[in-house]
Amino acid sequence: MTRRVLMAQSVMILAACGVIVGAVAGETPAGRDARMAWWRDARFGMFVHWGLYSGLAGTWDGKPVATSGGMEWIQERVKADTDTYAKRAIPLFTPRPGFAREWARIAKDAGARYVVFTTKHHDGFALHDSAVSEYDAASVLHRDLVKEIVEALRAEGLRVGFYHSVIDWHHDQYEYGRSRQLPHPLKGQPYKNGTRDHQQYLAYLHQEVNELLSKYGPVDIMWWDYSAQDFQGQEAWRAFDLMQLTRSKQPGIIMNNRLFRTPEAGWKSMGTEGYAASLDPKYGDFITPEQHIPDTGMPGVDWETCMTLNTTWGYSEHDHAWKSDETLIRNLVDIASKGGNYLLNIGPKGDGSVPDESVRSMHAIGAWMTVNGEAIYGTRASLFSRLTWGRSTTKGRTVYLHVFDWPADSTLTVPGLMTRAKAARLLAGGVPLEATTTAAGLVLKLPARAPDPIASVITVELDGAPTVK
Ligand code: FHN
Repeated sequence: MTRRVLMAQSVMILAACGVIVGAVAGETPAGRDARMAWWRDARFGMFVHWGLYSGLAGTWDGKPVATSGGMEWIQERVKADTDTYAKRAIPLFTPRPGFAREWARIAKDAGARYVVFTTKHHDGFALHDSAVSEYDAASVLHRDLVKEIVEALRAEGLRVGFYHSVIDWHHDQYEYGRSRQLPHPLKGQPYKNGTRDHQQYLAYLHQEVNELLSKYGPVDIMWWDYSAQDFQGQEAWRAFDLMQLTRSKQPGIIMNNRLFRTPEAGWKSMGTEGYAASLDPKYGDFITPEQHIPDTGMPGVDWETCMTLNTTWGYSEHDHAWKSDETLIRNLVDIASKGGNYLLNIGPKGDGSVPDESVRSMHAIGAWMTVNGEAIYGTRASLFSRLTWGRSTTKGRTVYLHVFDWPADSTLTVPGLMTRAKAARLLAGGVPLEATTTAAGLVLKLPARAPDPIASVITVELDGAPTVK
């Protein structure tokens, strides 16, 4: 009996007893590391929230719905049923030619290595050409927007991720009454169409996912969204079947943990800070803090913080709370220093164009990454629990020091670093620096002025494996 047959049999047995349903059948830790390697090295991705809500731009009946918070939720905010919402939104959703190429260029220029975009958000509108829905881009616009976006991303050498909402405010069999915690515009109202059969919605959901994973070539990430403690997993989405379908279509794919909302799946509560620093791979490959950076790293757990440039994921013409370049770049450094990925969002307008402020912010990050990218890509978490003047990332025997607060006395101490430095230099321009190992740690002599007011990177090549006391 060949090894292969033995493997297949053991997988069947394990599958039968539900042990490995969500995880990759028979995947070894080394296999998992190989599958996750590009994602761990990437550290920085671009998120895109775009759909019918983008044309409404946070306005309903000519009035701002709100000046902050997610305007991709506008249908729920105004409690509109799907027909009323669609009638208002569709005329304002007018993707212009070449919009996707502009996104891909912005991502590439910013130094992002992957892009995760909304194939369907909670409003239920599908951006691809779906055979099981008429609430899709092909029926409404005679275009396959997913095809256009995927091709543009590939042309720039970017990895492709699909954000797919399992919540659906359009499908008339979605049983919204089964969750008190999940949002729905008709929440609390009886089903206008009498009884609903959620299994019919799930068949539709699985068919749409099957289409997305069968028609557009290799897909690198599946970003599900989202579940509640009172409605999640196999009960709510037939989650293990959905993960198995996804892995069977895209064996190398990486999935987040949002088909579930349990501690073993990386959740301790509802709310954006409700994540827990543990994840059984059966529930996904990485956990997803939202709008929040963990205080400390989470050794052994893959994680990715997603964040907005202002306060909304979907475009709003009323939200001007744009984060500064300093905040955005220091967030990226902070997250990388804690061993995580940063998924930074843009919310294009109804025609697909990207707000100038977003283009400017992504460009500013790109300018910093052009000089300092090696101190982010392919690095691992800091060796130091706390550095008063900035952050650090590691790559083998190289330690990168990201200085936020340049010392007035031009002397920088790396506390507790006992390993001798073979060489130290400013990353920008390569100016060598004097480095001395002392009882307090490594002491560096710096020039008077910081090369970069936001974060100046110093590269220290150690003369041995790093030792920090
Ligand atoms: O409800 C969504 C929200 O609209 C947005 O998509 C974020 C992005 O992570 N996820 C949900 C809120 O947690």
